[in-house]
Amino acid sequence: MAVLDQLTSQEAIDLENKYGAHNYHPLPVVLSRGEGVYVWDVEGKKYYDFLSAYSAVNQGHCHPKIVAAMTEQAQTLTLTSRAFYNDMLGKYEKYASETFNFDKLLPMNTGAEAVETALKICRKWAYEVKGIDENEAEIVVCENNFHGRTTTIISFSNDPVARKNFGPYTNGFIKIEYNNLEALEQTLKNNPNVAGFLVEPIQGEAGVYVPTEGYLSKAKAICEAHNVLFIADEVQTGIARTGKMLAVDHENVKPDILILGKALSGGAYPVSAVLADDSIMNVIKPGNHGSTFGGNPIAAAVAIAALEVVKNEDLANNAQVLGELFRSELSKFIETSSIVNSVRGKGLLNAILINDDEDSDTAWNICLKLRDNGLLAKPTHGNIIRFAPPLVMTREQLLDCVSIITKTLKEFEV
Ligand code: IF1
Repeated sequence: MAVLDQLTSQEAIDLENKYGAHNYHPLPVVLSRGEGVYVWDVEGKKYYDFLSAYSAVNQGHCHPKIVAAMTEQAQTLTLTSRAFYNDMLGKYEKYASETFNFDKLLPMNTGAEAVETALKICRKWAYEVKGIDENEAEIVVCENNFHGRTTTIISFSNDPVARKNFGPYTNGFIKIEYNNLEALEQTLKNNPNVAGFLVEPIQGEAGVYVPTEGYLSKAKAICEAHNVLFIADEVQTGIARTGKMLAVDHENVKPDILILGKALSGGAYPVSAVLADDSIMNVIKPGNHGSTFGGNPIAAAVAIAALEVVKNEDLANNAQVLGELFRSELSKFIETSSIVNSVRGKGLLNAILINDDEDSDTAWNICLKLRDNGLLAKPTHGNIIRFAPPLVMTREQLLDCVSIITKTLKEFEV
């Protein structure tokens, strides 16, 4: 079988099974093309994408403006490293800094790298600005967090699957309950060495867990009172996903450090970033941090285009409106349903809770049936199904999806 021959789905799955590490358990569907809200499998069957590559493809698959920016830049200059300047990075840094209202941006590639970068900046700030004794800085994180896969990040995860047998772990993190302001206040009061509070505005992996309204703004105020940096991981919630450009915008919070990834490139290319004002970002000096690919000209061109698409197409507003429609339609269905307990989320980051045990395979089987019915979604934590379509969806398409979802769920009513 030549590499360029068109594979069947089964052949593609067999190849990954034999030659790829088994670090994932994908839904059995093999995709070969995407456009807007749709993807196609190798046999030509069309699906609504209700995962959007974990919210990376907010602008829709293969958005023509993003693809054009990428291919044009790819034919001009791809990579210089940061040993030299390139003529795209500064333009991108200015555009993104102004878009998100920060003085400066530090470019990286993946979400986990950007989280690592934020942690390093926070620690250095703690020693050089706040005046914490060397190696004593602590960073407060939340239970059930998901911030990526590096050894430091999994050190403060409490998911045994993500962390067991990857020790020894990195010190310097204090875990508190999410959505608990009292715990944050007490922890900051009792620990003068706390430098930062790292938080997801909505916990994605935990099952699209939306905190109580006011949690983020009050947490920010508590951090301010204790001279602790509020670090928002908006890798998943950012770039219009929740109905605002950033999820913290719902509460008018400006983080001290903002972490972006995923949809910063519209899913076309790995692009992540950390943003902060000068008083914080200026602790980083030449040689302190870097990346061969971070800030490369393709990434810069792609990210500018991806952000322009979000603004020009008013995707935040579309996510807001369609999100409300989605949850209200699903809520109507739930009133008559025994298979779904609840729907929750913000904008187009939503989840339904299936009425079965966490270790049951009902949610998985529902996702297989959704696939058969032309819609792709993935369970998280056994009995939760995440619904996060591209934000370029129309109202008609969304209602079509609601009918696929409710029709499928009805097949599972007991
Ligand atoms: C996987 C979940 C989503 C993230 C936040 C940083 C990162 C992520 C808030 C790291 C990444 C991903 C990675 C993906 C599964 C996924 C995920 F299910 F785990 F929760 F999106 F919903 N901060 N999230 O959500 O970014 O290094 O991956 O670019 O397969 O691990 P990355």
